[in-house]
Amino acid sequence: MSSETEPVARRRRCTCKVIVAVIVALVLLSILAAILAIGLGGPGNDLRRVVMSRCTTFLEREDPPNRRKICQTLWDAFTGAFVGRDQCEVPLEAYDQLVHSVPQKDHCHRTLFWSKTKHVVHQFTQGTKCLVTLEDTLLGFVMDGLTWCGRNGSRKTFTTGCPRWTQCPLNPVRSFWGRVSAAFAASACGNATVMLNGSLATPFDPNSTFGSIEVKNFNSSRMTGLAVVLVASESDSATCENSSLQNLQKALDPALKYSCKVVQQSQIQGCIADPPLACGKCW
Ligand code: N1C
Repeated sequence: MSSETEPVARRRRCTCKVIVAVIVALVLLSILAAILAIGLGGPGNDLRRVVMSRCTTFLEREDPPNRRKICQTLWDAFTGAFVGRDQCEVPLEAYDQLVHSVPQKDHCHRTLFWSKTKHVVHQFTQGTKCLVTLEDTLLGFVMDGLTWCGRNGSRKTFTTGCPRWTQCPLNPVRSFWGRVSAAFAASACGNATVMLNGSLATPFDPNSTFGSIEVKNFNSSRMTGLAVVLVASESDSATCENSSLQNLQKALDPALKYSCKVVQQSQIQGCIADPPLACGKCW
């Protein structure tokens, strides 16, 4: 009896080992598949999901009946700019169709540009709703903080392994901000504002997007002036006489009225905490 049960037990142990091995192999295979999905197709789907959901969220506030259609058009024009292209060969013009495909609004006297002050600027615009930055418009809102690129010969979108901002000038993210910043500046009307960083030696940097693209796209037949708000902290000696600000003044069309004011960051924080009754009364 025992001579028969021994092989049966051994066979059972073998079957168990095979089952365990198959389960382990299946688990390993699914982990591998997940890694491959993230590396190949996953990010594209994630990017699409983020873009579509931000786009519909933005348009929900404005409530146009055809927001799904607008967002699909936006996605198609957006991906059309860089999919299948070398990551360092996406010219600014690649985004022309995208810029023309979305509805644009006029924000006369309310346009706010910025350079090296992104955090306080967005705290201010979100807290007070007085001024409008590029990130408060559809394209800026949807793409803010995202990274994307394509690959030569591939129909996919990627969010990893993309060039950094300074790696090559014609990378998809940098060209996007260049193109939409140019359109945003060209559409400014009335008196516009720019918040610059008074803690820096050169608050106006001619190589920044603001200095190299936006200032050059101001349209003096639409705009009347530019008000510089030099955001200062208690410890620094920020002054409107800073030579970089004189360069900014020189770079502007003389038809534009230039003004400059040093405003303490604490004063701006105060307005964010307790928004002034009238917009424009913070400084
Ligand atoms: O190079 P900058 O600032 O002068 O660009 C800021 C300027 C603003 O007035 C915006 O209208 O250009 C526009 N802009 C954006 O709106 C924007 N959102 C996010 C330019 N760049 C933008 N980013 C990212 O910030 C972008 O990916 C790049 O890395 C920074 C540039 O910020 P900066 O040097 O402080």
